Amino acid sequence: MPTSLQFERSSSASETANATVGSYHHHHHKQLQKVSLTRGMADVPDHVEVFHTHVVGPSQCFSVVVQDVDATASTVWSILSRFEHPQAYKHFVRSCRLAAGDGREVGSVREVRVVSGLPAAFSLERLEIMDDDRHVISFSVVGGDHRLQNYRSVTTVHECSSPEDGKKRTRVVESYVVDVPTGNDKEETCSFADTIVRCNLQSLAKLAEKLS
Ligand code: A8S
Repeated sequence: MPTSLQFERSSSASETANATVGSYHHHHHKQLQKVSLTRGMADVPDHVEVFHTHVVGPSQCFSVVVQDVDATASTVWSILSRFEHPQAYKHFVRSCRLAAGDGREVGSVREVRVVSGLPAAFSLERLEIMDDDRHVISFSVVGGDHRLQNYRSVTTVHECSSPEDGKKRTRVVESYVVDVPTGNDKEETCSFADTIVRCNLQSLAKLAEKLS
């Protein structure tokens, strides 16, 4: 069992999410907070803001990564929406197979094997949202031998126009919530996960731009 949330070779600094934290009232979990991870960002459509609003517990951390892509939203979505084939753009994924469902229906589960050099070998991930019309996908981690327990992410794709030239761009927003593992703090945990998410979205952008 891995004990440290670090890459063997390198890790990079994390950015702090520009989040608005509000209190969240629940009968038994008074410490739960409702956090909007896109609050304060310019030109975020309402549905995007709603999808990036998460309920966060006291021993969890959260963050958001934004990536602009010079390709159409549908090109980006065609790569992102293949739940059963994350290795198309996630370079830390060695292989993936479906363990339940068809990869389109909510409740489908994929078993992801990751490359060596990470404090993990595999992860079981459940499809939570697959919204073809609004370009939203979400999964949660439901098992595996890694340290990112209860990881849940939401990824949205929307078109926006640049304030400078008015040119249309595609913006990918990915937010997540995860348990902070014993022996690590929130900053270490988010720094680790941010690095992975940032790499994934940069590689998604490259691939989509190449396909265009
Ligand atoms: C994603 C995001 C993340 C994946 C993490 C953060 C992971 O697949 C890797 C290393 C780990 O230690 C945890 O969208 C886990 O895939 C690359 C196996 C879950």
